[in-house]
Amino acid sequence: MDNLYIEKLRRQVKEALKSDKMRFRHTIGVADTCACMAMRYGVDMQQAYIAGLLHDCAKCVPDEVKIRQCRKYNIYLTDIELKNEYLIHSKLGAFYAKELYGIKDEQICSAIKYHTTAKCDMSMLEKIVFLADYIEPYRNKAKNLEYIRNLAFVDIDKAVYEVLKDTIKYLKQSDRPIDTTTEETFNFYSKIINSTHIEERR
Ligand code: DGI
Ligand code: FE
Ligand code: FE
Repeated sequence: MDNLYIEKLRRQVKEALKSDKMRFRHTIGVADTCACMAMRYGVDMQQAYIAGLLHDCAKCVPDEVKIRQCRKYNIYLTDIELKNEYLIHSKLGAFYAKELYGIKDEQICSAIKYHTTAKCDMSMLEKIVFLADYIEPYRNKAKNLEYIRNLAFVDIDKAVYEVLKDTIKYLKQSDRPIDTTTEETFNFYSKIINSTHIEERR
């Protein structure tokens, strides 16, 4: 890795997240987990580490500023995002990665953009960031974490499916709206793992 460059990004992110100490700790947990998963799945480790480092870079921006900036920079927001402002940090984070942190790698920006809702047919890097966000060592609230942590290194599509299943269940239980992307992605990965199982049985 280009340690000097990474260290510069790390300092910038630490500053951007200084209003929430736990957030930086989580960020480092995600970056480290991304690096491990990149080793496992043959993805460029530095690329994965940077995506992890920047995935929540817009998280500590006040909600009204998030909305204002999206308007200013023509970032389209869905009704669900407007009603659940915490969802906006992914899209805005992808924009910041490019414009504030100088990331030219579109794959990194895309992994940041979809890290909350996920999306159909994700690249390996997108799946890694989505999962690392859920399984990094400091996360401790979700159920089945031990199982999903192991699965992430054994069957990545099944791990994505399990995370989406638990997230949708959790959102339904807490009466929160589910983004259409989250729902579509769940159906997509549910088909993928079922067709794999049928092939395995043949
Ligand atoms: O930013 P983090 O807290 O590290 O994690 P995140 O970006 O994955 O955000 C997690 C939250 O997003 C979690 O409370 C579940 C929620 N979420 C994921 N998909 C949806 C969703 N919330 C709503 N309302 N709708 C979704 O489709
Ligand atoms: Fe996030
Ligand atoms: Fe996160």
